[in-house]
Amino acid sequence: MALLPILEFPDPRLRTVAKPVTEVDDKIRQLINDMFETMYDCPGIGLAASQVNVHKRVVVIDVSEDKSQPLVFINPEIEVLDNSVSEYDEGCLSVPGFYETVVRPEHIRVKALDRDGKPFEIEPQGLLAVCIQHELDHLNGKLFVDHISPFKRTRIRAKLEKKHKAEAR
Ligand code: QAP
Ligand code: CO
Repeated sequence: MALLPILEFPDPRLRTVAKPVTEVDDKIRQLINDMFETMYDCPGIGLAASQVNVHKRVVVIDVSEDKSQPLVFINPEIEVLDNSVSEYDEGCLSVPGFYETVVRPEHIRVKALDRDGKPFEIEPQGLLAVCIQHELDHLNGKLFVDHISPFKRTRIRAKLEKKHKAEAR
């Protein structure tokens, strides 16, 4: 197991579109284990491989209170089931310290492969539905700040660039 460094906005590598996983092998399972360790260490509730600079379509999520419900999504696909939307104050391990309200479809169906490469399908509710959409955005090079006003996004970028410069000194 290993803790993986997390890319932070506005790192251009976060804009990479991740490639589908062609074979769920031990190397992918090792990546998944390292991603869970990294996410639980932060702590966070969701992490996409893109955030640790691995551009493969792999997501790990655990929205439980006690780290008891680890979920793996390989090559996830989302279908929007109706026109209802929900609002949530989202954060991101790649945008540390910032939270903004994002509007997303409320009712979705998700198809993906599990850590054994077996296909499964769920209709997530509430926070899990929000989190899966947030993580799938990462695999497509998108961040939650792309869903907020350009003014807020620019302000967050400036503050994080300032922090990164201070850390590099
Ligand atoms: C994505 O985000 C998410 O700013 C997962 O200083 C978040 O785990 C989906 C975190 C909310 C839906 C709703 C953020 C940790 C963790 C921070 C995370 C921070 C430390 C974020
Ligand atoms: Co994120």
